[in-house]
This record gives sequence, C-alpha cells and structure tokens, in this order.
Amino acid sequence: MQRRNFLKLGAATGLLSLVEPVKAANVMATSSSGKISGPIVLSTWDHGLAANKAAWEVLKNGGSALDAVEKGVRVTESDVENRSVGIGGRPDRDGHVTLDACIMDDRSRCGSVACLEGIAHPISVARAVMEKTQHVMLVGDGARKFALDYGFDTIKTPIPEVKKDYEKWKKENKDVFKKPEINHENHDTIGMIAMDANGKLSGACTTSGWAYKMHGRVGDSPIIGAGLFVDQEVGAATSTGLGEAIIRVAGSHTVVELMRHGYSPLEACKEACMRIIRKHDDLTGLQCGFIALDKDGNFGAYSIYAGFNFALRTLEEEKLVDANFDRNW
Ligand code: SD4
Repeated sequence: MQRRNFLKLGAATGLLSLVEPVKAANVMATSSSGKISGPIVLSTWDHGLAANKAAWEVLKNGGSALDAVEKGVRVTESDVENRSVGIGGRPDRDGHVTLDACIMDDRSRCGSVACLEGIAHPISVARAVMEKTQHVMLVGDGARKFALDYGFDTIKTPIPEVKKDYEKWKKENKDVFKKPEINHENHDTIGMIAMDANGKLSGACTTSGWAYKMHGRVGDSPIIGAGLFVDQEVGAATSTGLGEAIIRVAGSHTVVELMRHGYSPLEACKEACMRIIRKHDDLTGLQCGFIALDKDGNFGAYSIYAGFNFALRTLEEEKLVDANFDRNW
C-alpha cells in the first residue's frame, strides 16, 4: 500500500500500531548464551523494504553492518520516484536539491555531509569523510569539492518532474519570508540500523530534507546524535520527521542513552517522542519517529502521530511493521 493511503487508512480507522518490543527470532535463539548471532536490519518507511534487500545481500554473506547500511540506503538514493532522498529529492525554495547524510559504525567512527549538491550518493561521501579524513562533517561546496576530488558520481538535480512541481510551487509561494508548510507528506528520510553476524552495529541516514526549506537549512539527518547514533555498548537509533524538533532533543542519542539506562527500544523511542511533545506548544503536523535496536537484538519504534512504519529483515522475516504512536492526525 502506498504510504499516503496507508496514512489515511490509519488515521481513519485508528488501526495502526501496537508492536510490542520484539526480539528477532534468530537473535533470541542464542541470546540466552549471551552470544549475539544477528543479523538484522531495520529502516524507516516502506522504501526501507527495497533498501533492506540490498543490505541483506551483504549481511547474509557475512558482510559487515557498515557495508550493509551503506549499500542499503544507496538504493533509496538512486530511486528517481522518491521525493525526499537522493536523486529524486525535492529542492529548497531557491531550487537547489541539497542532500544530507551520515553514517556511524560499531567503533563510534562517524562521517557526515550536509547541503551537498549534485552528487549521486551522499552516504558514500559521508563514509569517505569518516574513513579518509580527520573530520566528521563536511558541508556545502567543501563537501562537493571533496566528493569530486574522490571521483564520486555526479547527478543533475532537480530531475525534470521535480523541477516542474517546484516551478508550480514557486508561482504559488512568492513570499520568501513565508515559512514552508510543515507537511508530513513532504519528507521521508531513510534511516537504517543493522547488526551483522558478528553482533556489530552500524547505521546510516540520508535525505533531501524538508521540501522547499530555506537554502542552507540542515535538518537532523546528517547530525550525529540527532538523525543517527550508534554505540556498540548499547545499541543504535535513527529518526525521521521534522529535523528541527529532533535536533532540540538530540533525538537518536537520547534514544540510545535511554536504552543504556534500561529502557527497552520501544520505551526509549517513546520517551524521545514525549520529550519533543513536551517542548512544543503547537504540535500541528509535527511528525517525528524513531527506530531503535539494542545490542541484544531487541528493537522498537515510536512516532508522535500515526502512520510511521519501518521495514524489518531478519533470517526469518521480511516485512513492514507499524510503529506505535501517541496520537492520530
Ligand atoms: C529533515 N528529518 O531534514 C529530515 C526529514 C525527514 O521524514 O526525516 N523526513 O528534517
């Protein structure tokens, strides 16, 4: 089902949700001995199903979680139908498609790019920042120059269909001081977290961000601790939704720290959402969601509003799971 229809159905029937914290069967089988067997991969939204497939090709062959998450989200970055990640992403209000991505591994190494234009795979550039430089984050022209120097593929954005939509939007939105509408339909990042057969965790997050944002705006997705956080001692988390709200509570880091202090992944994702709720007087359209995986293979997801789901792949299962939520639209 298309996410849009799914959202409508969910809102209309209140049928969404109720996933208890689940333990992947393959992990559960060995967890009593304290040995984590993995592998498992989770990613945000229904586009996560295709991304998980690519990640699974790596994991099932004994590959690393780091390679898996990079390969996985590259699928979404290449999807010309996706309007909020990679090549098919919508531009900012000045017509630039600016891409944000980050990656983090089991050794707490991390890399990130923000406001990157015209490069096909921001996630791979983020990984190169992590592996080839002394830095964590490169932005804008600097990130683009780095990507070109390292021979990353270029793309021309916005693609024609997206440009057409943008021209129409621009005609209808002449006031440059008008805030872009917070619309849960116009953002859909992919965040992916995985554990490999050796029990190692990694995560990746990539997006074109909030459609028609101000030029130069950066959301949570490329910010380590906001859009993604991994700590091998505890677990991993990633987010989707309104980046400004997620940054205010250091969302993904908060989820991981809560797990460190005994919260289950579901409880931790819920508490991060509750913090966002407590800090906002106006929750109109304010959708945020988190997925989390602990080092023992327990996972959970929670969003402020109904309609958030995530794709799950284990040795035994490949499916979309509805996240728990606080309120209906
Ligand atoms: C952002 N968090 O740029 C991203 C957008 C997103 O679902 O996740 N959309 O704020």
